[in-house]
Amino acid sequence: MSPLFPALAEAQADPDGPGAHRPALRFGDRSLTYGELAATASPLAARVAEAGRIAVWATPTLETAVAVVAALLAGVPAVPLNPKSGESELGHIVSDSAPTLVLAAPGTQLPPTLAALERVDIDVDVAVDADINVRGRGTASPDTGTPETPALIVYTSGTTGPPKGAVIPRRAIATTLDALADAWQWTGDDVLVHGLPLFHVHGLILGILGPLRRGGSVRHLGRFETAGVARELSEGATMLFGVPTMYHRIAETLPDDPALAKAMARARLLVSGSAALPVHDHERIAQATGRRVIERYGMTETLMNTSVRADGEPRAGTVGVPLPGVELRLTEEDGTTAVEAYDGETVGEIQVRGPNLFTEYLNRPEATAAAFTEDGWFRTGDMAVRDPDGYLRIVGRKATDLIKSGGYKIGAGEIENALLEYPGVREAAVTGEPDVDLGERIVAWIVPADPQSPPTVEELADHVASRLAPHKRPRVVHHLDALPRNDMGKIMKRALTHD
Ligand code: MCA
Ligand code: AMP
Repeated sequence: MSPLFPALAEAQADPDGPGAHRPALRFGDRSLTYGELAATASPLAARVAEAGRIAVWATPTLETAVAVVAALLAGVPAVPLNPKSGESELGHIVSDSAPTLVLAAPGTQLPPTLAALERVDIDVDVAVDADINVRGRGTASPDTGTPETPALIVYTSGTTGPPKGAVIPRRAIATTLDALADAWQWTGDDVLVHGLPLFHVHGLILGILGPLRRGGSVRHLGRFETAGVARELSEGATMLFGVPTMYHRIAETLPDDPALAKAMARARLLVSGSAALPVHDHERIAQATGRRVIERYGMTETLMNTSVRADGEPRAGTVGVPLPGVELRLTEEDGTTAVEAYDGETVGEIQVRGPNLFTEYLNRPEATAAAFTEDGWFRTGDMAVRDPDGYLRIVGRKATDLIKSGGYKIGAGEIENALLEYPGVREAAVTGEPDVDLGERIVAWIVPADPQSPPTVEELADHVASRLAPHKRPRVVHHLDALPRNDMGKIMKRALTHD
């Protein structure tokens, strides 16, 4: 297969060429040119080439970007781990994906769950310390993967049970990034800014691998802050990626922050994804900056499916048109009859086919089979309508037990199971309710074991954060005498409302 990162391959082949001195990655005050990235990632690739699978302790740092590039060069699948994962979630991911070693920044304290794995430090400072002899260190990288080689295994929540590992091949990464380049006129001259986490598709594949595939650069904020966005966009960054919560916080800040408004107005492209950006936030940003945020729609299993194009009409509330190479249809309730209407009204489930799709859920052949129709369409579970000109509007989700909070997908079942482990909880149900900042917030409905001393929201939040991850913690807790159940004993979540 041709190299995933042509600019990196060029810098390896010609360490003195102009391409080697172009900026590639910047995290705070630490950065790497393409030559330095080659010099850092190539030896690491050689070091891990014999590994079966590697786990990456995916902090929002230069080390994570280098580790993932090294894994891709070596053709070894990488499993990015959320460094805030609690013990139960981490234990599941590690036993399910069975990595042979873990890559982490030097000095990182890893949790006991990873103690059995061989640890390899990601030594970026050889390059950061400057004065580096790129030619000497730049052993030719293998870049050995074939199109179907699993590149990344990204864990994603379902309605019930623990997260599943979506196996993402090199082919999907290359095609999705090239389709986005077409839709967004994304080139090596672009400089991306973002503050997304690096253990999901959005921040890692789009936000780090995207710029590297184009031969451009990315400046990561470490953590999202509007001040960082303003600074980078006023100092040469051309594109911003974020989840709706980030754009909401920008919209809130804009009225009192003229520097942010000015910086946003200079951007070539402002892109939102991972959840729906409310029209109100679209409008507030447009009003304050004169710029329209465009939305793209994707999923861990499919990478990117649709986008508003840079040369198209930016229409708030829509996710645009299918990307080149992506086949997309809406289907009726039966899941196989195609909805033919382009009337902005008829709702159907989005199904997709194309080279952007994952290969399978790791170790879950039944779940993989259930995710596809007999003729190979992937069922997204997202419900949408199509405007007469093909623009898609997402109107909901098939499964009510999937919650999108801050752009993270969270399964109600996972949290219910964690809550039921807590001694003070007899019964538990979890729902999502609208939240202006997070899109949806997690609500726990608890029947306490002892009604006289029910568990507090802090106790339950800490418990869920330490078992699963902090973003999965309930924000609201209601205590009930009993959960509403139907004749079959099934919890009736629709009856869980409060006034
Ligand atoms: C709070 N914290 C706690 C607890 N309470 N930690 C432990 N125990 C507790 N009880 C910590 C949190 O870890 C966090 O730490 C801090 O307090 C604040 O947490 P929170 O308010 O929840 O979050 P936030 O910092 O306000 O984050 C909002 C956010 C975040 C920045 C928008 O939700 C985010 O990064 N979202 C991005 C999600 C994403 O990338 N999704 C892509 C998947 P600290 O301050 O240290 O962090 S979807 C995808 O990939 C598809 C393909 C697609 O289409 O894109
Ligand atoms: P994940 O499984 O975490 O990759 O999240 C994928 C899901 O995020 C999709 O199935 C959609 O429900 C949602 N999503 C992603 N992008 C958008 C968007 N632009 N608008 C609405 N929903 C989105």
